[in-house]
Amino acid sequence: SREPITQGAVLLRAFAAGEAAQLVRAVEQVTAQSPLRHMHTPGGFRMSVAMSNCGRYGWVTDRRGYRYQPEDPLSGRPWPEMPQAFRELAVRAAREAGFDGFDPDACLVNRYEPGARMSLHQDKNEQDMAQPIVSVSLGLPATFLFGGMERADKPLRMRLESGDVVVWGGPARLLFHGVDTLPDGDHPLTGRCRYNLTLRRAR
Ligand code: MD3
Ligand code: FE
Repeated sequence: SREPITQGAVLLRAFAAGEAAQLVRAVEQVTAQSPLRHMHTPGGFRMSVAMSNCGRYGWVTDRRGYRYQPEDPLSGRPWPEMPQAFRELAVRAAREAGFDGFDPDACLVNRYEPGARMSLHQDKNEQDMAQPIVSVSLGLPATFLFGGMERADKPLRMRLESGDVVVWGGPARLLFHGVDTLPDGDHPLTGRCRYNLTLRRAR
């Protein structure tokens, strides 16, 4: 189904449900090459979400700041190639939401274990804010939070389940958003974790 969330954002419920197992296997292949790791914010805090990337650019954070870079800082080597299944899913979802010609060059892989969360933030490190972000949820369900254009705006809560895809573009592109603390659980595809893929145009 296709549900508008707010202007510019479309929830495609279960859009990737039929290919979720294949996507999880591709995540495991990516993270075998560039392992999931807990990055640090510029302020020195360890993130509870573990991250990796695939594609031409990867999002990283450390003492020097937030940025996209073509190499994995753990190895100094390029990030793993973006699996075709990720690219094709993102292009199809973006088209469904009205963004023709989306051509992602970066995919951030987030892994939430029970207790992990992501505090409210904006995604502002991409060059062209006219390009949407496509997010794919896999494994344990999570409560997604989305607010307004100011951090203080009270966020709405939305449950995202395995196979759900959300396209964020237009006026929704710069909304504050985050993920509530992941409750414990056990999912047939992922065990005790949730993966989220965000497909982006970084440069
Ligand atoms: C709304 N990830 O990696 S995905 C992130 O579930 C991030 O891991 C969350 O926020 C997660 O930056 C949320 C949904 C999402 C992604 C990008 C957005 C929502 C967004 C950009 C603008 C507005
Ligand atoms: Fe984000």
